[in-house]
Amino acid sequence: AFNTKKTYGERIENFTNIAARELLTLIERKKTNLSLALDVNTKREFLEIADKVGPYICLLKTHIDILVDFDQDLIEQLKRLQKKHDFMIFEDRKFADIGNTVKHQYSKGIYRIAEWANITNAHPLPGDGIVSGLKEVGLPLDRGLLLLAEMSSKGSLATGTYTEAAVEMARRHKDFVIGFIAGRRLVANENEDFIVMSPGVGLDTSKDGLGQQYRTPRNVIFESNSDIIIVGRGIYESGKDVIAEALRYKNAGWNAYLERLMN
Ligand code: 5FU
Repeated sequence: AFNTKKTYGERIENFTNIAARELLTLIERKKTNLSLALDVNTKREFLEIADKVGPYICLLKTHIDILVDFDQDLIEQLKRLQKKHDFMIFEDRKFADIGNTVKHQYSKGIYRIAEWANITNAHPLPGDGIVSGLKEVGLPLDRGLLLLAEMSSKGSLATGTYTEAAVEMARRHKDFVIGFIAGRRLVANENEDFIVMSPGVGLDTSKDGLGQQYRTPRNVIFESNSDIIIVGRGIYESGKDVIAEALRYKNAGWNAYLERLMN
């Protein structure tokens, strides 16, 4: 079974991938398993919130293509904040095409994701070629990939044998695939390890009206043995004190982890 007593730090040696090792090291050092999903539409809001929440997160999750005023300066500012606050960057691009196409999408275009995102993700839907294509670009840059094995949204088709096939695909590419987007630990085998990140986390609401479904940090980390909580609107929804909410989620996520270690 998955060893629930192992700390993030003790799991570093389970990975050869540099991004995975860096992330576990960072989580241990900063004592946070919180990832902020920063889904805002302007540079100003993006940089303001990233600067406020930066001290409390291990990973900043972006959807870079929703910014209306994206420019190269945003990337420079993002890198500056990354250094200032010590977090890693995960572009939630959800690649879903053939290997040759995703290679271009990952490295070229306006965004050049591979140049600044430590971690990105892909749907296993197209088959192994998607991982091979992304790996050609990402591995030489010490990047890591997550496969979308499950989704948090209502009616998701990523279940059952699809989820199992995602795990099999990850096993065939352990040098580059560092883990999964999923709601729970999928691999309960002592001698293999993957980092599980769970979106759809909220303390105050259970859904959003567009299919999103929320569970608590405790559900996700303690009960389902996931590793990282991904929180968006729960932290920066209008009217909220962004720093207070970030701290609240950071504490909830870390306490759930400590509870797991002790039980
Ligand atoms: F893969 C997934 C998923 O299954 N559910 C998600 O919600 C990704 N997400 C992302 O997490 C989604 O694109 C948002 O960026 C974020 C959740 O944001 P929220 O504001 O906490 O609902």
